[in-house]
Amino acid sequence: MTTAPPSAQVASDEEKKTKRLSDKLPDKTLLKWLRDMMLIREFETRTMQAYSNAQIGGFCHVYTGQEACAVGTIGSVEHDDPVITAYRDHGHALARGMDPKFCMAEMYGKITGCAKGKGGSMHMFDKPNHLYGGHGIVGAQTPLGAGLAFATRYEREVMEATDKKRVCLCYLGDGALNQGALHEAMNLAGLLDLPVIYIVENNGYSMGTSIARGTTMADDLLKKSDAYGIDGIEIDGMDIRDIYDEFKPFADDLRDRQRPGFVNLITYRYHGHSMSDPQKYRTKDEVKEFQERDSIDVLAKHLMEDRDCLSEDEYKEMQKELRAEVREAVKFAEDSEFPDVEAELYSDVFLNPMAGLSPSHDYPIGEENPILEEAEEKDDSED
Ligand SMILES: Cc1ncc(C[n+]2csc(CCOP(=O)(O)OP(=O)(O)O)c2C)c(N)n1
Ligand SMILES: [Mg+2]
Repeated sequence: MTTAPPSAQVASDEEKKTKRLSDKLPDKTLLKWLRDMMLIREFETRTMQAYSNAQIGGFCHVYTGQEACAVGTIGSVEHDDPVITAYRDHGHALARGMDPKFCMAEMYGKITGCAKGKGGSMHMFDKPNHLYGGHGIVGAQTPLGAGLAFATRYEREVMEATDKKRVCLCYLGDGALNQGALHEAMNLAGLLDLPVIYIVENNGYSMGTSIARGTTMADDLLKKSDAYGIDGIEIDGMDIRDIYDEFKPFADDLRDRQRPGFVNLITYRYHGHSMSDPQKYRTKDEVKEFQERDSIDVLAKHLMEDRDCLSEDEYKEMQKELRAEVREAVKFAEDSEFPDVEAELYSDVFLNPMAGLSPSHDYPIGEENPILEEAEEKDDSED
């Protein structure tokens, strides 16, 4: 068995010199991506502080280092393409457009959080932004991703509710590769032509076990999707332009053909698995190797030196604005109330479509979800 550490080596500079699809993107798109990645980085820094101060409880997994993965893949698809992920989910929520204050309040367990404080860090949901969680059981989101893809086809082909072809982005960690649920889901997706893209955010480790120790064919993961007749690609997840160059045409093709896909997205997390991880399984040098190719630095350098659309001062200003935005989110979370136990314990648990059908209709109905409330207000003001 090999125990070689993950390698930061990917496409050579020579390979990258050729014309790239992302070169055609306007400056404003890349500036927005930079901003989104910086927002996630700052958000996670404040999350770690709040967790250390015991303001956030439960399990908490930060996304620092992996920012380009969520921002780049979500940036390559349409807003109404459904997204579902595992528990390291703050980055996906913010990349999908969740207001940081709802995200932070959720972690604080407050009623103003995206799941009314009942989900916490691992359960970020945002229906108006087509984000279907945040799931804590390793691999549990993978059959749900197949289901979301099935729903998009059903809505179009059976209900004729739309004529738009959609794809579902279903993220998983490398540790989920060995869960039976994923293999059942991939088999069904291959069999039923479900447009779900399984995106493995391969950061080289499950909790503390390197992928080489725990997974067969770790250096050739595409063999796994091959076994189900599913097309696969491998992408450098530390360079957002690489992600767009390769993921965008891949996703467009799958959308068009309404077929599943599989992506081995090579990335790295800079901090421990969760907030209580002594990280004895890896060296500081290995972490440094990836940090030297940090996705935010790489994009900022490109915007400053190649595109000449960002100055050092503008970059610093952006950092300042984001710090203020996240500070505000923290204050919002701190100032919000905890859910009222009587009103909230049983609400949002079961859907009772027919009042009187079961005793559950007697349970008190809790507060309206703040995200849905905001979306309704927006709709009303647009009418
Ligand atoms: C079914 C199941 N088994 C075990 C766990 C405990 N657990 C939580 S995270 C994790 C490691 C998963 O690693 P990976 O999928 O690579 O995701 P990463 O944390 O690297 O993002 C494990 C074993 C769990 N939550 N669910
Ligand atoms: Mg992992």
